[in-house]
Amino acid sequence: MGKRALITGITGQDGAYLAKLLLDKGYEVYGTYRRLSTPNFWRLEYLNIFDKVNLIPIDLSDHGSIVEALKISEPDEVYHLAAQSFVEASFETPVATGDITGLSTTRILEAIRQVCPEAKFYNAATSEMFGKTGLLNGGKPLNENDVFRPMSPYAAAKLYSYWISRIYREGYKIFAVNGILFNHESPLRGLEFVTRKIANEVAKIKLGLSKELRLGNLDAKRDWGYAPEYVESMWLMLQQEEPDDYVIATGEAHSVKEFVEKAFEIAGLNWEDYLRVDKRFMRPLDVPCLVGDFSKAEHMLGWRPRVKFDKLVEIMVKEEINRWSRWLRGEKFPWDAPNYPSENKIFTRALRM
Ligand code: NAP
Ligand code: F7E
Repeated sequence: MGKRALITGITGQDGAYLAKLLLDKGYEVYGTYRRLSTPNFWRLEYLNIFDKVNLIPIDLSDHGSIVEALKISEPDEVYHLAAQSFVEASFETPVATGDITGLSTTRILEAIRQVCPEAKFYNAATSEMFGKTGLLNGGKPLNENDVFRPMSPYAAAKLYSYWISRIYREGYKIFAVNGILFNHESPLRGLEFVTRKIANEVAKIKLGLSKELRLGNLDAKRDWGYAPEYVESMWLMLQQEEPDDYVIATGEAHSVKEFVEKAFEIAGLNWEDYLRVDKRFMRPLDVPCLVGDFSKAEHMLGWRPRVKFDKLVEIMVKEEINRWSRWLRGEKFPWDAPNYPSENKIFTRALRM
């Protein structure tokens, strides 16, 4: 029989790609989602897996709902991806971010300890935990032994989730790993993150649907990789004999400005005609530079990035131009007509009564 996996946050970018990867590997996939006033399954529809995954409603602030999700899914592997993941928003809602992005990891680990202690656990840690170290070490690629100096409520919450995962690993012998993933992007990225925001606006400008692109800090440098490749590393981490923590990155840093220039170049436009700096998108603190050293992952997992910066920008801009062109021709998209999954794909606690 195939393995069973539970993915928290299956409606997000990584959750959707990971679900597809695991289905392709023969897993029975369960995913958690939260009830919203408008259903949010467009990424699963986009990847044609909407009716192939089993869905369980939970909220990360509700411990009981997490326990039920584990009892329903009986997982061999748990991938904990759900979080308030937007750094900018964490400055607006620091307490909620601490609860959802930080404390919820303890809720999940505690539920695993009680319900299925043999399950393997992946925690979505982040390069943001390094924060100022990325600057203080002069831009040298960061590895698993570098010091964490978080610069946002989001990063502080993730650092808590990183440590609580290690504590459950060492204290309760739970197979818990931390994937310290650097930024990874795709056409399924949330619209507010800088890469998709740029790609989307550039495409709209190209097609006469928008006139300008408004951004904040153009000097920040990030190590941007391709999300479908990064979810492979999550799976690889849970296939090892021993649990450990791994940096996943491309080893290259590029500035937001470079991303803008490349995106406009791909669209055949001059960026200086359209770019405006807007204070609204500046953060109280912003990590100046992050670049990662993936050599441990390469050595231990056999993982290395294939899509690098130029190709990534091209994939994203071309896909947005394609989407908006089709929209102009009157085509409908999953996000135009929000859908509910077929009833036999939703699992609630009532089914266990
Ligand atoms: P994402 O697209 O923002 O997805 C986040 C997921 O969490 C969504 O499914 C969201 O549900 C769910 N969620 C948020 N609040 C919730 C709550 N209160 N209860 C239940 N579910 C909730 O993020 P992503 O880019 O896929 O990233 C996946 C994980 O990796 C996150 O933990 C993120 O912090 C971390 N990470 C991401 C990156 C990156 O570059 N992408 C890098 C390092 C680490 P809705 O769809 O309903 O909003
Ligand atoms: O910002 C700058 C912004 O929001 C990147 C999350 O997945 O990766 C992500 O966090 C940079 C920052 O990603 C705008 O100030 C300029 O310096 O795309 P972002 P992030 O903050 O790096 C890490 C690894 C995660 O773990 C997170 O979950 O771009 N920037 N102008 C802007 N950023 C946004 N969003 N919007 C702008 O207008």
